[in-house]
Amino acid sequence: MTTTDIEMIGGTTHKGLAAWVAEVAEMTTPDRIQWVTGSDEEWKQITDKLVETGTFTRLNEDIKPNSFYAASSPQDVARVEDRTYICSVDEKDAGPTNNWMDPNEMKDIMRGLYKGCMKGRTMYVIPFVMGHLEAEHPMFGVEITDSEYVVASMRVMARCGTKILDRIEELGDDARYVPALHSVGAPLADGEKDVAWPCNDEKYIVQFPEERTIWSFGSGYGGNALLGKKCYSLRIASVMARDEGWLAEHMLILKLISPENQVYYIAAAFPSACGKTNLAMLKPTVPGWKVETLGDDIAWMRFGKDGRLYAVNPEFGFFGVAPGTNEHTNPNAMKTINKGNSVFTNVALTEDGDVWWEGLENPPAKATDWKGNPWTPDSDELSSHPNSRYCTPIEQCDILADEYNDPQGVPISAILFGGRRKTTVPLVTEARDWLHGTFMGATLSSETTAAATGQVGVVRRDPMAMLPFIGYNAGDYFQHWVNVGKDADASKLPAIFYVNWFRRDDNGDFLWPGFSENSRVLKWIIERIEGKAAAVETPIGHVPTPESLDVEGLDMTDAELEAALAVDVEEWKAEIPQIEEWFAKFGDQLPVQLQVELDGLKERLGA
Ligand code: GTP
Ligand code: SPV
Ligand code: MN
Repeated sequence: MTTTDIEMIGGTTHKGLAAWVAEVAEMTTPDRIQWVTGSDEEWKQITDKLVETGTFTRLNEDIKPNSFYAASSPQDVARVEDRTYICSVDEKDAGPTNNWMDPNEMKDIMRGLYKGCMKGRTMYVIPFVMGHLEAEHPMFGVEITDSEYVVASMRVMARCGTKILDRIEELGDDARYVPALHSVGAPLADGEKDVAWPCNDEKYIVQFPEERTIWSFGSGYGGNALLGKKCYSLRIASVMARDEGWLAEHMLILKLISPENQVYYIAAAFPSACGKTNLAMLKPTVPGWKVETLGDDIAWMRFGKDGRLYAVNPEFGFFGVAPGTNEHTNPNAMKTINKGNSVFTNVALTEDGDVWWEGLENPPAKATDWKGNPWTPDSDELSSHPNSRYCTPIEQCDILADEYNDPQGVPISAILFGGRRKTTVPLVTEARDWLHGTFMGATLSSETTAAATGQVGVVRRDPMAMLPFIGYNAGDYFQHWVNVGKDADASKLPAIFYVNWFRRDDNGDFLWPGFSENSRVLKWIIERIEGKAAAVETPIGHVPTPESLDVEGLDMTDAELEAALAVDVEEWKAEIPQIEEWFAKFGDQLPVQLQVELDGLKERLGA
């Protein structure tokens, strides 16, 4: 079959783009090609089709208008880090933390998989832009996918459609776009009925950094299939950022307003399922302080003319962890999703056509769990997968900051690194300077979560919360962080802090209440920046004195607070061999500055 035989809805005058679409169609042999416009009619067409095939169940219009429930295959619930590759030309450029294969070898394998893989399906072409269309250099992408679920989700998560394509066409050969190819890898034989969640046991999530292209096969799950998100905005963008002197990071962006109406912008990197969305939408408990949201997962940061680091959120929606989200932990997320226009995946479906998950208020007497089985509060199984997600438009968030729409972004005053550690890491530690902060980021550790397949709860190094997302050699990435600091005016750089909301007591209970109460830590951070708050100097950095942290009204004993803030030299000495082992992976690629930081830490600990 030649591509001219294939029915085409829409099209483009952009020759390069048209040629790529034709080439992919020839390889994948879809029944038809549809260019995604972003219109309301298209939303209806796509979601109707998803309801018809059983992928979507429409939720009760009176409770969650224009919203849908989906349950994936139990084999396709999270990012697959062991199937994710950085196929740089030179293996060394993928570094010791990424899977690598020779790009030509990988393409041969994947061409074999892609051959005829869209048979019986529609191939959708989604023009999108990460960040603003009005940016000086708009960051275009075009995703080809055979999944309506991906089309619906991409429309929520990224600015998509005709407006974007028009601009790409206007720019012609000057338009820089990332071609991103996705297939669920489930062709349909003639007359074969589709399943609710088509996918393939064989999965590949592949980035070709030099070519700035993405090939994904076999999965329909968010981070594996919505290619504008982790694949482009972190893996490919981190390579662009290295080459061009900026930063593409796994960070939320929030606006903090003090009682005196001073405005501060904070970016924070925590590994997957470690609290970014919750902090981004924080409802402060400290009187007089206000938070507004700019982003909950990804920050692109570039230096402004004034020498400060400015952050934008390239995304257009939230793809948030459902379990644990409720009116107490994240009232702003609840308000956002309750407005509708959302997709819920792998949560429970209630009898009145609503969704429920562990941690949400008012458990239903009866529901259908994410595997399609009857569920009651007495069931032994979880109703929802621990990595179940809501996908909802960012513009529905009541506390979205106006600056979200500013292509210049916002000047960052503080960068937070944080992870999930039961022990050792205090509630908050201030770095002495950018280099020390880079060391904290580079040695960040966290317990693994359900956001990726594999064992949960295992402590691993997750540098800058970017372990699964650095598109090149992590040693070079550390050097890039060092260089960013070296080239900047130190007085204008963000201050860096290391936080841990997840420290536990001997009974295994969290020492710190977390969520809204994290506003107390944000307050301390700002007061440090303003030179107002006290701190103790410890071997690992500056930690609050118990008096300097505003804990008024908090139900916490002095001993608990001390335990949350404690720096135990013996525990930290035990970290040293692990950090040394981690750094040894990088050999010559480890910046000497980080070795110097480690030597300094050892000396201060007497290790
Ligand atoms: P990704 O979307 O995977 O990148 O995750 P994220 O970093 O945005 O994590 P999110 O805010 O969705 O939180 C993940 C889980 O951690 C949820 O179940 C939250 O309820 C829980 N969590 C978030 N903040 C806190 C906190 O301050 N304390 C405690 N104990 N749990 C928290
Ligand atoms: C994460 O895993 O960090 C997420 C969800 O934000 S995903 O988009 O699947 O990567
Ligand atoms: Mn994330």
